[in-house]
Amino acid sequence: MITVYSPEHRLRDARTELHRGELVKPFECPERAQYVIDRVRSEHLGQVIAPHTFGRAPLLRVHGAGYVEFLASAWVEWLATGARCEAIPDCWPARRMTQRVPVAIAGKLGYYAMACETSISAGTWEAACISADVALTGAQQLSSGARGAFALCRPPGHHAGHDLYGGYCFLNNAAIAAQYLRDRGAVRVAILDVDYHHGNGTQDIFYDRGDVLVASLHGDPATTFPYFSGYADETGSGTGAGFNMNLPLPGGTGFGKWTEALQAALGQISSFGADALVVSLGVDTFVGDPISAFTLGSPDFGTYGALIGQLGLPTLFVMEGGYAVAEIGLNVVNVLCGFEGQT
Ligand code: Q9C
Ligand code: ZN
Repeated sequence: MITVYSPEHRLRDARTELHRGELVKPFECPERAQYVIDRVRSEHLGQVIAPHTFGRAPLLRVHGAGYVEFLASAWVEWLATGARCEAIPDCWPARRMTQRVPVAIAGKLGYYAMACETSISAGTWEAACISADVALTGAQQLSSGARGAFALCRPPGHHAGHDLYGGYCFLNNAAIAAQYLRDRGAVRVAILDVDYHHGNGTQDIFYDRGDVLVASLHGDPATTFPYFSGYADETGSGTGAGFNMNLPLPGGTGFGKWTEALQAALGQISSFGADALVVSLGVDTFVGDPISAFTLGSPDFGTYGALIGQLGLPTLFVMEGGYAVAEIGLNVVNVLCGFEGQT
C-alpha cells in the first residue's frame, strides 16, 4: 500500500494545550507522525510518496469561505494584537447570543472554535493545508485504481466542521478526501470513523446528505469529548436522514464489544452500496492511550484491519488521533497490514 507523507507536518508544533486547567505540551505532537512513518518504513508497507498541491478549491467544497479565510489569517491577526503566546479563544456565541462573525480576532476565535484546547500557532495553517493535500493525494491514488492507500495526515481533521476547528483539527482531511472522490465520479462514499472520539466535524459536514454515509464508533458523549455530538439518535436530516450512524460505547469497552459495533457499521456500509470507503483512522482506542478509555490491544488493530478489508472496497485510510506515541506506529501499521492481508 502507498503511504502519502510530508515532513512538513512539523510546521504544526504548538507549545500549549489547555488540559485540566493547565497549559501543557500538546498530546498532538510532531513525534506522532515520526513514529508512524518510521514503522511504515521498517515494516516495508510500501512506497512513500509526497503530496501534490491542490490549492483552496477542494477545501471550499466542505468548509465555508469565511472559515478558511479566518484560518489563513488568524496567526498574523493574533500577533498584530500584541499577543505573545498562542491564540486561544475566551468567549463563545452560547445559547441565545448573536451568531454573527465579529471583526476582532479574539471574537473570531470564539466564533469558529468548538473547543479551546487547540491553540493556533505559527505554521498551523500551512501544516493544515499540507495535511489536506496528503489526504487528497491519497484519494487521487484510489481514483487511479489503487485498492488501498494511507494518508499520514497531521494535524488530524475529524473534529473540524464546516466552519469549526478544535479537538486538534482545523481542516477535515477525511471529508475533503470523500468529497474529492464524489467529485471524481464515486456516486456513494462511506466514511468509517474508528477514532476513540466522535467525528463531530465529519458528521456536521455530511449530516443532510444521502450520498456520503458517515458511521462512527466512539466514547459515549455523555462522558467523553466532544460531549455535544455523537449520540445514537443523531441519524441525519433531510435527504441525509438515515445516513449518519453513531455507535457510542461506554468507558472500559474492550475489543469484543467494540468489534460488535464495528460489524454493525460495516453491515450498514455494505448495504449502502458505497463505491469507496474513507477510514478516519484514530488509534486512541488503544489501552495505553493517555486521554482515552477503551482497551484495545496492539494485535486487535490487525484483526479489525482485516474486517475492514473484507468489505472489498477501495479504501483510503486517513490518520486521525492516537496519543500513546511509542505504540502509535505499531497500532496504525497493524491496521494497514490486517487490511492488506485480505486483498
Ligand atoms: N486536554 C483527536 O483524537 N480533548 N482529537 C482534550 C485533553 C480533546 C482528540 C482533552 C481531544 C481531541 C483527533
Ligand atoms: Zn481521537
